[in-house]
Parts: sequence; C-alpha cells; structure tokens
Amino acid sequence: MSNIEVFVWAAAEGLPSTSPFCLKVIYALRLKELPHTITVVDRPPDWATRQKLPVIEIDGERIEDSTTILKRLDVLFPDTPRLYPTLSQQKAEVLLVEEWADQSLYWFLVLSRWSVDANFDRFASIIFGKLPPHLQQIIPPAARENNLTRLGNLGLLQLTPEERYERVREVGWILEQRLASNPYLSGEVITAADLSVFPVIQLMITCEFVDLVGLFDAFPQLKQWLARLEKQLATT
Ligand SMILES: N[C@@H](CCC(=O)N[C@@H](CS)C(=O)NCC(=O)O)C(=O)O
Repeated sequence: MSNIEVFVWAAAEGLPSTSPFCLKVIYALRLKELPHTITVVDRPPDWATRQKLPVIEIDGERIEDSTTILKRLDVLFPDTPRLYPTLSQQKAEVLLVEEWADQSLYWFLVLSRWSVDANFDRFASIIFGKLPPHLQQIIPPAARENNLTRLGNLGLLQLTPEERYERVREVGWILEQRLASNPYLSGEVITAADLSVFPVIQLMITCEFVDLVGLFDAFPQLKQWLARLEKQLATT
C-alpha cells in the first residue's frame, strides 16, 4: 500500500480545508479510496517551490498543484476510479471545466471571502484566531491586502455588487444546464470536473457568504448534484 500525505490549509466550517484546491485533492483521494494522511499546516513545506497548497507526497514523490496531482493519481493508481476519461473528447471536456473552475470560478470565492467585511471577519476569526495578539494586528490585514491586490489586478473589484451577484447566479444557471441530462458535470460518473467545481460551490454555501445567501436555491439539479457529491465524498 502506498504512503500518501497531503498538506493542506486549515480545516474549517466542518470541512477538511478552507481551500477549494486542497478539498479537490482530498476528495480525489476519497473517491479513489486511497488511504492517506492529511497534514494541516500554516505554511507550505520548504520543498514546495510555488509556496502554495495543496502539495502531496506519495511514496517519497513530491507533487505540487491540484491538477498535476489529480493527473498523477490516475497514472499511479490505474485500478481506481479514473478522474480523467480515456476518450479524447470526454477528456477535453473535463479539462476545460477544470480549467474554468480553477482559473475563473475560484476567484469569485476569493472575491466574496476577502472583499466583503462580514465574510472576511468570519473567515479571519477561524484561520487567524489562534495567532498571538501582536500578530493579529499584522498578518490578517496584510493577507487581505495581498488578496485584494490580486482581485484588483484581475479587474474583479470593479464589478458592482449587483454584477458580482449576477455573475455567480449565472454560474448556478450554467451548472444547472449541464446537469439537466447527466448526474455529473461530464456525464455518468464523477470526474476531475466535478472535483474542481464542487469545492468552490460547497465553500460558498458552507461559509454562508452574506453576499450570496440562498443564491443556489433556485437550481434544483444543482442542489441534487451537491447532495449526491456530499454523500459520495464523505468519509465513511
Ligand atoms: N494552481 C494551484 C493553486 C493553489 C492555490 O492557489 N492555493 C492557494 C490556496 S486556495 C494558496 O496556497 N495560496 C497561498 C498564497 O497564494 O500565498 C493548484 O491547483 O493547486
């Protein structure tokens, strides 16, 4: 049996991490039923050249980036459920959705979490709450500033609250259309597409973002998909 250790940002709100990329990897390991250790850290290990999480160590092999990790899991464990289909057209579709989730959808989570005061306060009390008082004055505002700069560079801070709400509502609508004829985003089985989108929506709902309250309630297929994944990806 392989020795697998995944390094993630803090657990919170009943979930094993606050990071959708970390959740994506944890859920992939659960789907494949691969025994693993989850190590929660407050900074990436020194060997992580990109200084981002998640990172994983599999029998001494160190891998960075959630997409690279998921692809490697399919190679290393070919007898477990595949995350990427073998047929080219289906695989292309999964990669497209994964890229959209990681590079576009993800930033709407960052936008709500770091730019809306009530959301930030709740998040900060969880992840920075145990810092000594003198660091509480320094680290949370610096981290917030850093993320606001990233959001500004992407042009997302220019959106009005109405535009932001509408963009996320449209995400719900897009997913609802995709799920109209299939139980999962790319067909009959869970793939990397579901594992990339699901954690972002799950965090948006679980963290009770005040700017997005009830937004996904209007989409019945989406709600069923969320419930299905929550059940299938839960620990037994
Ligand atoms: N492309 C990377 C993105 C990972 C990523 O952005 N992780 C965030 C947490 S959600 C992080 O570690 N941020 C720390 C930082 O940017 O300082 C992946 O898919 O793993």
